[in-house]
Amino acid sequence: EGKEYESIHATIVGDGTVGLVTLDRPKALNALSHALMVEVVDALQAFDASPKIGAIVITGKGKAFAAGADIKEMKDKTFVDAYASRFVHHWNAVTAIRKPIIAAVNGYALGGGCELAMMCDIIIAGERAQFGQPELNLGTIPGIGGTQRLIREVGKSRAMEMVLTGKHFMGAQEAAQRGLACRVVPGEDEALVAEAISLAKEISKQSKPVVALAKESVNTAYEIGLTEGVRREQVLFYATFGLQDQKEGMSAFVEKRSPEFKDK
Ligand code: CO8
Repeated sequence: EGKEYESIHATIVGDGTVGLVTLDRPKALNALSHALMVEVVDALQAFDASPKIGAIVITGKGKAFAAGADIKEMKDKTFVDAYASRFVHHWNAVTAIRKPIIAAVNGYALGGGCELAMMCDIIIAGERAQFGQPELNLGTIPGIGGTQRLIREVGKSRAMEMVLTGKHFMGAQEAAQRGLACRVVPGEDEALVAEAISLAKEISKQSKPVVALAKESVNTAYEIGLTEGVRREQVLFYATFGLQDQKEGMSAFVEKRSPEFKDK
């Protein structure tokens, strides 16, 4: 049950069906150091490979989800250091996780923190959530999808306003209204995390291979146009007919009972 890490906690919750990753550098507002992101990716990959786990929740300890990439760590890098080492490239591994990832955004999600949340499949916002892309205040630009994903979530004008000013953060209510978050959970962080775990548990009850195909199909809409996207969706839809779980799901409906998925 869970591996020991320095900057995060990885635990199994939700009756063994949900992986929980808690960013735990509260004194640095969970700034995403290289070491922390290596641990996040390691924990996500371990949960992805674990047969009983159906979905993953990521949250932050303290008043931030994550206040961005670690500024102290990157401030002296040269262009050549950054380019040659591709120092943020490994973050992309988050998007290769097959199981759904829910970001429970408890507080500041700024810069790389906002980008990490947007790499997840579902964002649930706590009432203190604040989304922003403050990179321009530091003389740089978002580097791990902020200029690409934010515009798709909140539209061009609002995304430009956030990116170009580095200010005008977006609160929880607005994030939910615009579809960046699926909902706002009022109250304490515990309530937010409980709600995210409960959603993850609900997803875990579905057939895991079918969930993975559905996630892949929805994410295809980010990458390609409609005609090609629908074509790929249909191939994945046909593929489900090769699963026992499709036979079970449809038989259960006809027999007026609950399905028992075997993840096969
Ligand atoms: N990196 C390193 N340390 C940080 C960061 C950060 N991003 N954010 C906060 N901290 C530290 C502070 O330095 C402070 O440390 P100390 O106590 O040692 O001085 C501690 O956390 C607490 O922070 P504050 O005292 O500033 O807390 P406040 O409540 O007064 O302010 C804010 C909270 C508004 C969130 C403020 O901390 C802030 O503006 N932080 C920086 C936010 C930011 O600019 N983020 C973007 C970073 S750039 C980025 O993410 C680029 C991503 C591109 C991909 C690159 C991947 C490597």
